[in-house]
This record gives sequence, structure tokens and C-alpha cells, in this order.
Amino acid sequence: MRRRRSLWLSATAVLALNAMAQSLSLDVSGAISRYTDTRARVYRVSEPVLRMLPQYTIVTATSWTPRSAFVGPRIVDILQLVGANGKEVEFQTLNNYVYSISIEEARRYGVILAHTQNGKRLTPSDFGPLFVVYPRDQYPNELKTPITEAKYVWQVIGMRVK
Ligand SMILES: Nc1nc2c(c(=O)[nH]1)N[C@H]1C(S)=C(S)[C@@H](COP(=O)(O)O)O[C@H]1N2
Ligand SMILES: [Mo]
Repeated sequence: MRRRRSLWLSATAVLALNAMAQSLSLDVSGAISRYTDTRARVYRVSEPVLRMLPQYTIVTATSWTPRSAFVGPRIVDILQLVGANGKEVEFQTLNNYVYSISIEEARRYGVILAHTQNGKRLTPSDFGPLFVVYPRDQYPNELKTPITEAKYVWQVIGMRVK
């Protein structure tokens, strides 16, 4: 009885950990020089690593979300981690939307890949697992325009350095 119970618990824990690992990792590819999978030339940034990087908070509204505190690492810090050498970063998403931004712009605005909104982990139904967040309310003239809407990429699962 005791044995069965502990087996059940560990199976549940393994499922939970797998689910977390699957929904929360970020695959970085392209012009990078460090890899977790050398053959595939991919650096899979796990959730613990995403949270180990310096965490920044951007308080802003977006066209889809009310004024909120978004938390996550800076894109440029992730690029440094993987030894990126490029000019642009292309985001890959759960719905196959693909969009590129310049690395210079990511640095200038301190753009983050948010994993948390108001203390809650973002999920795919609310712009997660990762959401590209700019400090829109701090730079409304530059970042709050119809043209810049496309930059707020949600459901991000990968980045390709170009
Ligand atoms: N993952 C993901 N992010 C995305 C999009 C998308 O389709 N998928 N659309 C982008 C574009 S082009 C715009 S203009 C805005 C607004 O998308 P909406 O018109 O669907 O609200 O979200 C941006 N972020
Ligand atoms: Mo768009």
C-alpha cells in the first residue's frame, strides 16, 4: 500500500515536471555559439535558466492586456547566454506566427520575454508561455502605434538569431 502510494506520487511528479519542461523551455537557434544539443545546433533554455537570469519588470498596458507588471529576462541577456552573433532575432510561436526584431532595438528598450503577469505564470491561453514585452507606456510615441503592434509577439517558444 505504502509502496503503491509513493509510486503514484512520483509518477504524478514526473508528469508535472515533463509538462513544465515542455511548456516552459525556449529553443534558441541560428547564429549562436553555445548549444545544449550540439548536433541540432540548438540551445534549449529551460525554465530554471530563464529564471536564473536577471529578472526585469515592465509595467505597461498592451493592446490586449490592461496595465500590468510583466516579469522576465531581457532578450539581450538570453542572447549573451547562447553566444549570439547577429543583427536580428526571429521569434517562433505556438501559432506559427513569425516575427523579427533588431537586437539593437531589443537592447535600446530593454525588451523582455515575460513569463509572468501580475505574479501569475503566463500560459498559452493568456499570451504565454513567453510574451515579448516592450516598455510601451514609457515610450508611447515610438511603441504605441498601429505599426508597432506586431512586435508584441505572444506564445513564444523559440528564437532564431540572424
Ligand atoms: N504569437 C502571435 N503573436 C502575435 C500575432 C500572432 O498571430 N501570433 N500577431 C501579431 C500582429 S501582426 C499583431 S498586429 C498583433 C495583433 O494581433 P491581433 O490582431 O490578432 O490582435 O499581435 C502580434 N503578435
Ligand atoms: Mo499586424
